[in-house]
Amino acid sequence: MSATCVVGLQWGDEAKGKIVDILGDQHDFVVRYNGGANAGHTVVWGDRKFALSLLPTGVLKPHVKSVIGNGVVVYPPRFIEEVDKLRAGGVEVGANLVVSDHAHVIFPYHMEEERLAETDGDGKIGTTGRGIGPCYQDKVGRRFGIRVGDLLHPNYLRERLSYIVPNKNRLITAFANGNPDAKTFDASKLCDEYLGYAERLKPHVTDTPRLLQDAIAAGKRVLFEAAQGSLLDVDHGTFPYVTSSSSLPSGIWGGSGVPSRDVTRIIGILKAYTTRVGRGPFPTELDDGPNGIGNRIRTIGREFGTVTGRPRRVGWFDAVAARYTSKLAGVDEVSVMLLDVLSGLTELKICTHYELDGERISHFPSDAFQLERCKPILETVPAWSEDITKVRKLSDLPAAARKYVDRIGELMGKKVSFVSIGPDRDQTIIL
Ligand code: 2SA
Ligand code: MG
Repeated sequence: MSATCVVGLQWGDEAKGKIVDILGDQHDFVVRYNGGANAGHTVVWGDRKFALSLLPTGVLKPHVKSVIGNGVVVYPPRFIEEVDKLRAGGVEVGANLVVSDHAHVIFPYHMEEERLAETDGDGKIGTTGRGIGPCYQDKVGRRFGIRVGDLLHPNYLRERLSYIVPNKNRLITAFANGNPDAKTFDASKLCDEYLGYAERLKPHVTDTPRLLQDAIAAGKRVLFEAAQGSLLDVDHGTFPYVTSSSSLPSGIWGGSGVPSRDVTRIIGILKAYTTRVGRGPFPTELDDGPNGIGNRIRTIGREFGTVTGRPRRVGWFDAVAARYTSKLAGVDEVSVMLLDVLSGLTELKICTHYELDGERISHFPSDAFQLERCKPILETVPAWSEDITKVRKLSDLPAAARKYVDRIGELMGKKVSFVSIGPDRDQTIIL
């Protein structure tokens, strides 16, 4: 009776999908519990690659049931598009994919609200534009939220939208402040459109908390796939530059209905350096120009958003931030990803502490004003120039690369259980 969680300990894009893919073979369920189509992962299936942003990574494995939990926000056209893309590529998607009737639904007015907020300089967070924040706002605000299960009740949906849409239009118009390209919506047309989507969603809609509770009671193996990174968690991340869900494993209980005590293995995923996309403080950022190390890591690591294509901000590995999230996540072990990207750098550094107002600190300040003032205290570590992408055993890594992995494990106080040295599944050292 146990479940595992794979969670990113930085600002997302730690390559969690790869570990979920590897562990997926040993699991019966792969579950998403937070976020929506703002996640981005490329999954490899034979010699084909699929970019998914809403469906769980497990969907490519026929023996796995993929679950979109109640804590996820669902944009039905994206759901349908991803299913169709997989089917067109020869992947069977049917009863192996289920979605919670309690998951909230994203409508185009959510995206419009977000677009207007993001064009307003002061309110800009640097979001993915997928309607995530406004949909969660409506969930928590209760008055305007619509859940997947509601789509299956046409009269109720029509009634709800005829109340919600005029209110949204008023809000959008006020928010647009005379902006002539602001879009408003027609409740009846929107209802017809979503009833069409409902037909496609219907075979997948189910009571997912019960499904998962029964599965765990029956000894099935469940894997939770966190979306985004722990530093983007709405409560513990770098607010307000966060996403609108609980991306830490604390989101599992609420976002799936599985009590945390059933989650007995938590694997924290760490990139060998740090990236961040969107605004917000980033103490170890390498903002060193087009010929700098930051740009080199970005190019070699292909550090561009999978959803939006935005260049990711790049910096040194930040052990202060990672220790903070590791504690919050209750991590048992860590994985070090994208180590190969660091090969050939002439200089290599790790942040072990921060300097705050002249004082050396080892904790991550909870106060964003303090975090803005933190300067990284960097330790220079030996670099290596060898290509490590063909290494399959830790002992075959160049001494400096091995030391780098050991140092991360030491600074985290955790066992390192996977080291990734390339994008392919077999480019993984399992310890
Ligand atoms: P949102 O759209 O409301 O969740 O944005 C709020 C903040 O959360 C960040 N965020 C992400 N950061 C890293 N990766 C994410 N997924 C995509 C990817 C992002 C992309 O895999 O690259 O393609 O741009 C992700 N999703 C949300 C976001 O940048 C904001 O800082
Ligand atoms: Mg991503």
